[in-house]
Amino acid sequence: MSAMTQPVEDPVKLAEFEAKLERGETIEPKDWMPERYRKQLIRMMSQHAHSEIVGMLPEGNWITRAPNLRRKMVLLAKVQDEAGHGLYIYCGTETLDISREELVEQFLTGKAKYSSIFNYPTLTWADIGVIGWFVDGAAIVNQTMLAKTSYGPYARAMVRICKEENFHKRQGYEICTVLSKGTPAQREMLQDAVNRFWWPSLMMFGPSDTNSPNSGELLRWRVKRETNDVLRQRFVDLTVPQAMAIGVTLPDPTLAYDAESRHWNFGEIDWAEFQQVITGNGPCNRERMAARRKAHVDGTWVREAAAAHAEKQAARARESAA
Ligand code: FAQ
Repeated sequence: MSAMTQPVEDPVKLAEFEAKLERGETIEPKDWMPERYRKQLIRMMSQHAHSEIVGMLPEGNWITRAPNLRRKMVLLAKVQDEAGHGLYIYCGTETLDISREELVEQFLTGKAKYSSIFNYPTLTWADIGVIGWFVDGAAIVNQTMLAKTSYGPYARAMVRICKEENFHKRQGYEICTVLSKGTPAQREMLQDAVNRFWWPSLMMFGPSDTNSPNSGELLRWRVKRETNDVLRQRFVDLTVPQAMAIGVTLPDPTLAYDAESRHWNFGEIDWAEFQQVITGNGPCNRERMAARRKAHVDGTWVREAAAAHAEKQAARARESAA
């Protein structure tokens, strides 16, 4: 995408579009928009939708093994919420003149990415708590910013999704709180999950600002309202005190509070690992894609039944109109 050449746009329409953004108005599906804006939104929104869908897999892995009925019901509801978010964002993306079939095809053939974080395995029950706390926590920081994005359907979707993500984060942190007061084995399990998920959670915000090819354009068009690094820092600043409150150690010996900037300084992210994961070579990339491809094949009959039903309804409507 970033290598694509800039299409020539009508300068008058482009000026009107940019003036609208300047006034803080949203762009709606029927409004004129530059082709690059449409393409960038499709890329980003579809990546987001795919992430929500793939994100069901690591947590779904624990539904049958949740420690009690209440935990099982909460986790089941959370995973269903993520499915809803995915479908909601797919619908928003379809307003940009692209079909669901095309979006899914881009994903299943590996043309479209999904969030790196979901390529890590969930090895213990503590991982479920830490995913709610870190991953949903990071998603909230990112999505609260996106609730003010310039594309109306995406912004409105984010408002609703953030409400649910807040609930998800609280349930995750509550799991962690309980484990932190548990037996030595439970505390060790929690610390191990924190150790494994901390750095991948920081990677969720994307490459550093100096290496983010899409940010310039997205910021100019107010799709993104903050940079990757600003949001990452916000997440760190929010999370460090939460870790202290439950007595877990974040796996970064360089973490230090800077009283002048009022931020927590943190260490260097392993960008080589990030590159490996986003190019398909993370610990679970192949497994995740295989699971989604299988789900797509298994769902063929559902799509066929829905299409047959829609055809029948349309035929009935034609008959009654005749
Ligand atoms: N993983 O130029 P930038 C959730 C790619 S939802 C994989 O900085 P941009 C809910 C990027 O696509 C989590 N790829 O890109 C939940 C680009 O490649 P491309 C998902 C990544 O778009 C919780 C290249 O690197 N949220 O967690 C990642 O300006 C619990 C260069 O990067 C969203 O998608 C990454 N982490 O900024 C569900 C939010 N980072 O496409 C279940 C919407 C970067 O040119 C359980 N998206 N890349 O080939 C965004 O805010 C942005 O797209 C960023 C990336 C910030 C992710």
